[in-house]
Amino acid sequence: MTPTRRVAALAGALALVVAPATLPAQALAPATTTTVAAYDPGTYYDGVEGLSGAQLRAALTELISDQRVLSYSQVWDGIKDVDEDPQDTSSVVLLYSGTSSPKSNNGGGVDNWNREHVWAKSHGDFGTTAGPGTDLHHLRPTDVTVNSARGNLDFDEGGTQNQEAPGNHADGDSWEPRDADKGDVARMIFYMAVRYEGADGFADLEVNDRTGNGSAPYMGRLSVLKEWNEQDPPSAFEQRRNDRIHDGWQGNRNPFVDHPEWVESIF
Ligand SMILES: [Ca+2]
Ligand SMILES: [Ca+2]
Repeated sequence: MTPTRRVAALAGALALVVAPATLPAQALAPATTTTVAAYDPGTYYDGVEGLSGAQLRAALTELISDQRVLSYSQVWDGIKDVDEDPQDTSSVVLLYSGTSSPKSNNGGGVDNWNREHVWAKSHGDFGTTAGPGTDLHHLRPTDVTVNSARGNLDFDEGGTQNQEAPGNHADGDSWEPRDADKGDVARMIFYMAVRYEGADGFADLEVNDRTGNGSAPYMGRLSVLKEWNEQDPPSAFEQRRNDRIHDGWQGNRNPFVDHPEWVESIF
């Protein structure tokens, strides 16, 4: 090989080595995201995939009930991990407002964040003892006054816009989250309905097509939640949250984040 040819061959080899780095950053992002997932979908849902309707539901209840149950104080640490802001690891992303708040800003003051029970505690009266009231799959960091505005309202469309969290609306018997959180809320509610079937000393939580459920162990509105599941599919943030709850905290998953199409099969 002449020196000229050798240089040409080296340049060719270098171009091959360098080539991946010249790809746009967006093209590389999905691979990075995929490697974060530590669970094996083929294993976790073994024996479940292929089922539908009531059989699918029963199999999922059994599967996701195999979990580590947290204390309410562990939930603070859990949220600081699973809701961590991807752009700022010292902060969490707040539900409803979509803003970022320092992890250290948790508390009871008006501009602190606290632990929002998306399935309101009063709907089934489960409180904050270890169980549904400490299940990270439906607990999200939320601005204290926004959390208070949501209260224990059922979910539905319409109402007056929330001043502090634009895009969210409330009226006398319902709360409508901003568009980016609609699917998240729906899938959290469907998780709770399937996870808690009355077999563990807590109420059987169920979804119905009503608002104004008060303290009954129901959450509505089913038809609207199903629409929201379609309109706002699982985001990378929601999937990472599911992975982190599974891998680091509870050992169980929200099946509707992995398989949003199962909502239609079951509900
Ligand atoms: Ca979303
Ligand atoms: Ca149930």
